[in-house]
Amino acid sequence: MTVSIDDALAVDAVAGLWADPPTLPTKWLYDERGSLLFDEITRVPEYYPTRRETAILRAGSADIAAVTDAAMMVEFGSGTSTKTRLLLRAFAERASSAGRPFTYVPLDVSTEILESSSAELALDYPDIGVEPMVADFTSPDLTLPAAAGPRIAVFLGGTIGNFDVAERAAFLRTLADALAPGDYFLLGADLIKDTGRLVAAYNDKAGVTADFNRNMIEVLRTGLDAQGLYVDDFDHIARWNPARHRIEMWLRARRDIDVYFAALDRRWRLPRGADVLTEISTKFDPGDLADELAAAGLDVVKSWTDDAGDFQVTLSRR
Ligand code: AVJ
Repeated sequence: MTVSIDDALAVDAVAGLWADPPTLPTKWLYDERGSLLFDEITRVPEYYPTRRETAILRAGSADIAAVTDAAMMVEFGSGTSTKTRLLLRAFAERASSAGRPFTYVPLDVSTEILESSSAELALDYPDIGVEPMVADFTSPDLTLPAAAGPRIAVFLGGTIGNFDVAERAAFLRTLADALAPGDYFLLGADLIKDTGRLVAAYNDKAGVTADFNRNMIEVLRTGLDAQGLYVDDFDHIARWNPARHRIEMWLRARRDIDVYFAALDRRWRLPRGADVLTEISTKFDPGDLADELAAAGLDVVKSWTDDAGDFQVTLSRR
């Protein structure tokens, strides 16, 4: 019997689960439950990045607005977060005191998320034009809307850390191509630090990150109609990879796994103790980050860190 595979999860599962090491794209961690769990992660004591980046933007947004004088903010991974709002307020104040309009372009692959977040922001910021855009910002033909002044592309949260070296270079190149000379890029990136603190941030005592990681099994089970696949058969592992300066999240089989995926008409076996890679979270050295930006044609204008030096927000210019 042959099964035609037109489902994105099925395609990724076939490409990843039989690879060495087995892996699945990180995006499958973020179904509805996964997104709620990530929200919860941002509030556990060990997970510092969200709090640090928010503090940086609380202190630095007015400065960012003044340096860039942007007429448009394009945000990758549209959000209604505190961080988005801090920036919007600063840009809107600056633009309106100069008598200029300001436009916010939330960009996301999910139409539903875009619509709800855009409607909410449009209500809260009546003097900002909100123009949501459905797009995949990793696709090479990314085209941004025109603006009456400098545009600023914003990529927060340290999500750039999810890309490996090659994906990062490709993303920065695509982005630089989509920007015009004089446009800006604002990037939030987590910095290399004490290994104990890094690992703890991805292995919190309350077990929220473990639940978040193990939710991938549930996504596979329901999405691919799996028989014999159980969340409790996997342990959450968070490991620091010093050579690639990144945290890696893995799922380790607690027993021999033997699964039948009805949606694939395929069997998947994983021996006890074997690991599946589910997420990388790269941490940066500020100098190396500046070099990577420069290699893509983006020159660092200014950067901000929190008091503890944990996280960095970097403004670069095309
Ligand atoms: C949302 C990708 C920035 O890498 O820190 C948090 C995701 N995974 N804990 C990160 C995550 C486990 C997070 N990003």
